[in-house]
Amino acid sequence: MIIHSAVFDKSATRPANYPPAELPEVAFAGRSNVGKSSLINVLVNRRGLVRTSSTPGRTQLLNFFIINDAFSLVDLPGYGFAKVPLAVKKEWGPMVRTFLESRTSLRAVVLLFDIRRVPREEDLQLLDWLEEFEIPTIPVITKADKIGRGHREKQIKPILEATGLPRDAFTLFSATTREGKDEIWERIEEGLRFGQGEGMLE
Ligand SMILES: Nc1nc2c(ncn2[C@@H]2O[C@H](COP(=O)(O)OP(=O)(O)O)[C@@H](O)[C@H]2O)c(=O)[nH]1
Ligand SMILES: [Mg+2]
Repeated sequence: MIIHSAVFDKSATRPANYPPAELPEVAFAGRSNVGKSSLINVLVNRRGLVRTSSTPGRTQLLNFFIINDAFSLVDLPGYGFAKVPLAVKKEWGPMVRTFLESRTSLRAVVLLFDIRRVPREEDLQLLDWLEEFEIPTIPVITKADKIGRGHREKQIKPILEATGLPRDAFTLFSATTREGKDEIWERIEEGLRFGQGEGMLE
């Protein structure tokens, strides 16, 4: 994918404020700090397009970006950051579910898992929604650089067990080494070409 332009469009919390559903769209979901923003920045070769964070979880917004005037990428709010007030935590589920359920231009969701962490309830909840709404899903394991190659397969076993997905459903990625970038682009491009509702996990 050659990136000619990557621009921030807008932030929103509810459908009335989403940008018009005119361009095919791919969204990025996962817990706070999993590397959603870093992945988007690597994909579009823009170091600071999406703000990355060492104090994750503050933003409970959907952030829309327009790429090459041709499609859009959405950074979904994360979950699981301890210091977020309970009221804000409670908004996460409805906010993300409503987006997945109603966004007619959504073609696929990249679902991120941290290689060092066992998936938690919200990760599995996301997978359930993606299945329920028949949204093609691109599972990615992030921060691969944190684990030596010889230890990776053992390390990701709990992720396979918790999600029930096969090993080859996952692309390993590192924002540091850019490993996995091309493969994720291929899968995103495939998602953008597909109509909504054609499962990519089958
Ligand atoms: N070593 C390493 N650090 C990463 C990687 N991806 C993200 N990070 C770091 O993890 C933290 C959270 O990343 P961010 O993209 O903001 O996560 P988000 O909350 O999911 O958007 C930041 O300090 C990043 O620099 C990666 O692939 N490898
Ligand atoms: Mg982020």
